[in-house]
Amino acid sequence: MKPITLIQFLIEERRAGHINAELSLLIEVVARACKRIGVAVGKGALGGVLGNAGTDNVQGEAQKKLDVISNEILLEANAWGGHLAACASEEMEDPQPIPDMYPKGQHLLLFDPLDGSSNIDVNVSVGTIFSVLRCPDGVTEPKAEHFLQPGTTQLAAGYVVYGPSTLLVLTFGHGSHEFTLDREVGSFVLSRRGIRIPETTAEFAINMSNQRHWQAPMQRYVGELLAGKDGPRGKDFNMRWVASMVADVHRIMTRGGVFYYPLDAKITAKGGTGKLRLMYEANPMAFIVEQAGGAATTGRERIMDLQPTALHQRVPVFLGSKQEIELATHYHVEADGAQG
Ligand code: AFP
Repeated sequence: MKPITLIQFLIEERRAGHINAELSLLIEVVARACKRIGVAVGKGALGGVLGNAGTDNVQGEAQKKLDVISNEILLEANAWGGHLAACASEEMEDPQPIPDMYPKGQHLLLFDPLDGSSNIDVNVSVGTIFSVLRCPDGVTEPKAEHFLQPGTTQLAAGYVVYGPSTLLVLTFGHGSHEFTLDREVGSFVLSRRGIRIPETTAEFAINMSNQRHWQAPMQRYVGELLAGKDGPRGKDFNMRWVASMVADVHRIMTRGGVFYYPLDAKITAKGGTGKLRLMYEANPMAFIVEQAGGAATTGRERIMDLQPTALHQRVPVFLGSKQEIELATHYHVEADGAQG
């Protein structure tokens, strides 16, 4: 069969009435920017791009040089096309307006320019995550409040993994689809249409070093997984943890599995509400995973139903194979019910 490029796919999606011309252009621009980020990531030590930038981001985390470079590539690429009303980035405190000299569009773009950036220096896969919302009608100068829309309103979401190959996974709410970058030709080519995550799994991803800080229902749930064949689950489970959400989620999108970043006492002791960011990580990944037949919750409620209260809000994240996520969520809801 003839390969289908991302551009052809976008034209088909327009013809099917799933997207308009402006959203199609937006995805083209983001994909092109991600190719540039992939080139920068791929240069590694030879490009002088490894190591810290010497600055902190809005979250108080040390920025890597590639965090800053990737953020700039996405901002610059999206400034002039006329498809955006504004951008928001995990790396910047406030939304970035479109410069006055350029036309403005109807869309809001949110991104984590380089997810898993602590893995860059050890040559492990990293990625970009993005989410697209509609700018509320009548708003010409979008502020943070205009981005605070539940995940269910996302028009598109995607992630790019910079790994052994560069991959884009994309959804417009009509299934999740994977494109692989043909490095010789420079085009993303459709490699999997309508990805399905198996409902059951025997593989989980979690940072086990936090175990002693977890809440009781998480201790119970993971304890049962670890007990394997001899425990109540009656089967052995395998564990993986890349510590780049994009890579862990992509494994789940490929062979099933579950990913957990639960709330723990270490986080709550500092007044935190989770580790991962709702707008830049949890919502887009939840949209992609649900579109592939998986589930995504905070352990208590569906992620995409949350009404965001802040641009940089953090939430617990449970996502992946449906039956497993439902069980882990049930343990939390049941424990809350018993307490209350
Ligand atoms: P960095 O971008 O700072 O490396 O954080 C990555 C991340 O947000 C997500 O991609 C990982 O799943 C998670 O943090 C890893 O967290 P731990 O460092 O606690 O394993």
